[in-house]
Amino acid sequence: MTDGFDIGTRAKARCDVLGLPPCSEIDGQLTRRFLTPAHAAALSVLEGWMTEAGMSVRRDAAANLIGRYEGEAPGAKALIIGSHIDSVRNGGRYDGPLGIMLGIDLVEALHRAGRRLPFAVEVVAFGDEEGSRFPASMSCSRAIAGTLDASALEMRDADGVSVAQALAAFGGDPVGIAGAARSPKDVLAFLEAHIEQGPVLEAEGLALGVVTAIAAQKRIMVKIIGTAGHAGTTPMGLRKDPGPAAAECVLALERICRAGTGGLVGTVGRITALPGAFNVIPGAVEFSMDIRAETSATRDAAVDAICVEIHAIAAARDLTAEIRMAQALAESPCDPGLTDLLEQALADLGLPARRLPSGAGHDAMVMAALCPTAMLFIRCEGGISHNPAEAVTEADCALAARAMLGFVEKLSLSLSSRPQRSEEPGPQQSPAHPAVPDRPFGTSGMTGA
Ligand code: HGY
Ligand code: MN
Ligand code: MN
Repeated sequence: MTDGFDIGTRAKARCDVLGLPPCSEIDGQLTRRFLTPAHAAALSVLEGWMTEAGMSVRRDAAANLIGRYEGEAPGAKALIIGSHIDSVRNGGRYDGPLGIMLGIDLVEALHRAGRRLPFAVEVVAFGDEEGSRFPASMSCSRAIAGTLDASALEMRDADGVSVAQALAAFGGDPVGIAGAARSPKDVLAFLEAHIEQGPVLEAEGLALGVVTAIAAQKRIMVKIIGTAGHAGTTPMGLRKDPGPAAAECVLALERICRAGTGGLVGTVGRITALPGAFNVIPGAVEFSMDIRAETSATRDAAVDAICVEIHAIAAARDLTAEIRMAQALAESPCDPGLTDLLEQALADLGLPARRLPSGAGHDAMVMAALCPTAMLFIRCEGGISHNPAEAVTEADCALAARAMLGFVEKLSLSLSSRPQRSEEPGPQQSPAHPAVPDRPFGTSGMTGA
């Protein structure tokens, strides 16, 4: 430890700083949505911390903030460490930002020690992982992974503002957003440290865990359409009220998911009756569905069963149902070789390496289309997340930072001493799908080393 710098110990406090205005849209809670003034304020603070840590800092066309710490040779391939800076509404302070702060601390430790690695290290603050402003999510990591569909720029928020409009106003470049895509030749791997957002580590008395895979998920919007009417004069038997129908649909989703296996879960997080007045029978009711499972097959079987029931419920009430897919993310296995290195780094700290899947989505599942990925989980109090009660300890954050540093050292050793030049072909990624390279990291078969 030198002049108070003790890797990882300040990460929690830094997340707390970003939990307050102007880095939150609302005083008294943390809400920081993509491309809002609170997002801009948080990036300004992060930019200062990244610079202090010895990084050069830039913003890409998608409003990602990217700090870079060069390797032994300028222009070397990069290990990207990062997570998201946006939050859900009234969320917790550590879901996302903690992974960024730990990356900054890791680079500062290297910088203070005058260390250069055979590869560069980049720390990225992705702006839109939660999808708390626009219907779909992960647009920033998709931009970097080169998998962002142009139609995503036309998505509109509740005020009718499109992603493209908001991005341009923010200083991004919607027209040139394809330029944010990174080449597999320039990127070695992606490491994301994130709170577990679940109860397992705490229940087993463990500070850290190693993620095996991230669950598949689908986001679907449903609209049940009836006939608006007067709440006082319309007899119950003459109504075409989508409200009770929506309630039946929510119960059907719960029943199907409760009966499911393979990590199947389903959530209706938003229900809106339109026009939304005390004395008006709604003309329509819209609700969101978030359905996840360990595999896309399990996820899709549940989605199909639920959609069949939704149409049947609507038909039985002489209503219509419109079902729109907002987002589909396939399950994303972490790279076996990188995961082994992470597990070894925990073992070096005397920590058991608990491997566990992630039910929560992460930018890592998108980055897997670009490069091999690894995730480190950090215990959070009560497993609570997406809730202002979300909490971590400084001690666990410090352990996580040391585990990440150990991982980086092992990655350096596994690549031997040859500096990573970006002109060499990187591990062959399957372009279309989250990749698990055919030759796991940390083995002699690693290409591009
Ligand atoms: O929804 C999720 O799983 C993540 O927190 N965005
Ligand atoms: Mn989240
Ligand atoms: Mn998150």
